[in-house]
Amino acid sequence: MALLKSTKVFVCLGNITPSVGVMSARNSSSWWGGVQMGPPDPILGVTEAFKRDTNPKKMNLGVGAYRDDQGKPFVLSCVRKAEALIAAKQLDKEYLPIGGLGEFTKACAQLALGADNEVLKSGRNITVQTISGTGSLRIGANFLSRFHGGSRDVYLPKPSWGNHTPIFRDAGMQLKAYRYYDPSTCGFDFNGALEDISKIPEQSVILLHACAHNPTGVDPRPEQWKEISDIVKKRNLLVFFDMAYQGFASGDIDRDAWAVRYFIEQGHNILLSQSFAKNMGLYGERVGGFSVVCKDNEEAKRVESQLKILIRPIYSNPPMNGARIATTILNTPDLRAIWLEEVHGMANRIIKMREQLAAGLKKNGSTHNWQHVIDQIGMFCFTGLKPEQVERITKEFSVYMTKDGRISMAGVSSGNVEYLAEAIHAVSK
Ligand code: CBA
Repeated sequence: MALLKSTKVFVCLGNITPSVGVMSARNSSSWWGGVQMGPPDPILGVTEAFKRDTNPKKMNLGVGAYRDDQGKPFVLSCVRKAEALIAAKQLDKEYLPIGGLGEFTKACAQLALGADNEVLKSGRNITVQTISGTGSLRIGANFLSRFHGGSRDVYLPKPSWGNHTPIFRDAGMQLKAYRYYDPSTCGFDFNGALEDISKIPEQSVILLHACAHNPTGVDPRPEQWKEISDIVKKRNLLVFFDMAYQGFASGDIDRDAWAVRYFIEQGHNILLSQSFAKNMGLYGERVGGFSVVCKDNEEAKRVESQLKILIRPIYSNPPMNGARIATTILNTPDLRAIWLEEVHGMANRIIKMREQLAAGLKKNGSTHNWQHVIDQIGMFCFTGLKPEQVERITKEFSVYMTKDGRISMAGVSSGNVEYLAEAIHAVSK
């Protein structure tokens, strides 16, 4: 018991720095008396609060999950067709290899890099199947923590997806930030970003959102990406691309992968996280990929061996169902064509909702400039609403969003866009 009394317990509080509590008076009737209550997740906690609300007009604009124009979860028809093909094959349910389904990892890397990329031809990448984008980032963070001797510092854009911080922090990395968003223009702070990046110590890791930046919906333009690439190279930084929204920014999967491909072309040996949650609507299937671009094939083989050693004690090997669906879509020309149409359709519906929301705000008499609602891209709109306005809109209108004023445009539909415009106007006038 004396030994137990001095044991420290780490309590992970979402984005908050972990606090350390020392357990007291533990016995078999209460081993966990020292465990503190943690706060709800800043994003997924919004859904929990939404579910408890009984207002029939309630809107969940918290989590980034696509809804159709009737506000219903959307299963892509290419997914349904792929599922039918897979079911007809009566495949077995044996374990996948540690690194996942081979056909999937190949197709996944091709999707990101382009099928005729030199990296793929020379076999200097290693791609493993992961538990969606989050799992990919975490495997990447663990890999960095174990093998990147250069620096423990990871620079995130300010702001970034809320989960980036705990992912890297829990893997033992240190979080730093570079300027990204300019609240005065509701746009990209290009000069601020360049200035900050030019001061990042050599060999640090820099995280870049490949497209459809979350939460701001603001991406660099190609000529800005080029300057970022130059400065990152000058500073000798290790680039980690998070590509959770390929196809969602422009509706075109190749266009959205432009920055990733450009950086590789410029000689950056990047790390890359991919998710199929959004672009294939495979949220709960948890399909993703993690890639490391290496110097050559021999280096890639060594990296692969260590990724397997990292993965094996965490979840042994990844689940197969979603990977089979994604592979079937990517490798069956008819299904791939349907998929590309559907990605385009989802992106377009969101663009239409942006226009209708901005028009609705104007119609309600709002005198603010809402151009950013239209200009921002991807799933999210960073409205500029202040925390107290967010609190009001939730309390008075049952419109749920994250505290930073981010709304998931994917949850807006023809049926509720007017109500949303009214609500935003009411709390912002
Ligand atoms: N990277 C970024 C930039 C993301 O926005 C998300 C998802 C992920 C991981 C990675 P998954 O693990 O599902 O593949 O996604 N972010 C959210 O859409 C949501 O799914 C969001 O609402 O911010 C989340 O988990 O928070």
